[in-house]
Amino acid sequence: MPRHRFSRLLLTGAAGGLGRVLRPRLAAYCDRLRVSDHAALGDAAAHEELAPAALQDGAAVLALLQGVDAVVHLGGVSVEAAFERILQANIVGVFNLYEAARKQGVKRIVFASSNHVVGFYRQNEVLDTRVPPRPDTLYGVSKAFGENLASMYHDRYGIETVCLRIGSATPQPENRRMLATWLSHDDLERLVIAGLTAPSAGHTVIYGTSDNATRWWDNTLAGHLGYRPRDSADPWRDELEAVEPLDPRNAAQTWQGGAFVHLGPYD
Ligand code: 15L
Repeated sequence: MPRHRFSRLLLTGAAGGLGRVLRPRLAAYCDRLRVSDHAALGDAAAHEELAPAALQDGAAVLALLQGVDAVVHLGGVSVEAAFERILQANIVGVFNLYEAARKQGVKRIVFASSNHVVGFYRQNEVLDTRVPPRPDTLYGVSKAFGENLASMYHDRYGIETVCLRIGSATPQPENRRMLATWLSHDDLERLVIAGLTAPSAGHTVIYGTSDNATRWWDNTLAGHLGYRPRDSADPWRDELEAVEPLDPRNAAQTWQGGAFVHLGPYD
């Protein structure tokens, strides 16, 4: 049985890739799960409330947070895109979310940030969570904005946020880079639940990976969250190294953000 049960959780981005993974899993941790997205949400399960909303609509987001204990914020654009799209979903949208949390008295947010906040560090560096951002995309810049906004709302208003710099949350690792960045779906659930239930979170940044032998990221400063990954990309190592030989000219093997360093610009 889960050790903590919420009355009502809000999941934004519920129709997106990771939203669809977490939606059924969060049911075990709350009486009511409010699921939101601007895209179609399908039918509501017995414990669910469907709440379609666009993040750039401040009034809609204010209503979205009414009566919720905590938020898992996956909403927004999750890859590189034209600046106007990023601006509306990830800058205006995350501002609307924090303003709504302030006005509705919501005190805990788990924010899906991204490894692309630090994508322009090299793969031979090990980063803790205090290194200066080196975003690889406008998307990465927008996630750095979200992390900083969360910090301000913690210092000014006491809203606690756990910022998850998610690596690559796919069913299984797909390439050499994912030997470091892979986060299994079960570990994603563990990470989100650690962020939601840690007795004290303050403003914490944590890298989201499984227990992979190849490590670029050091979560020592987030130890108080108690996140313990149980999966690993290592069983796929031989197979992935065989199909993708070492190539020093390959951006995907050079930069922590991989191929994102070459994406865009999009008009
Ligand atoms: C991300 O932030 C993206 O949302 C996801 O699509 C992957 O590209 C992931 O990073 C990654 O770096 O593998």
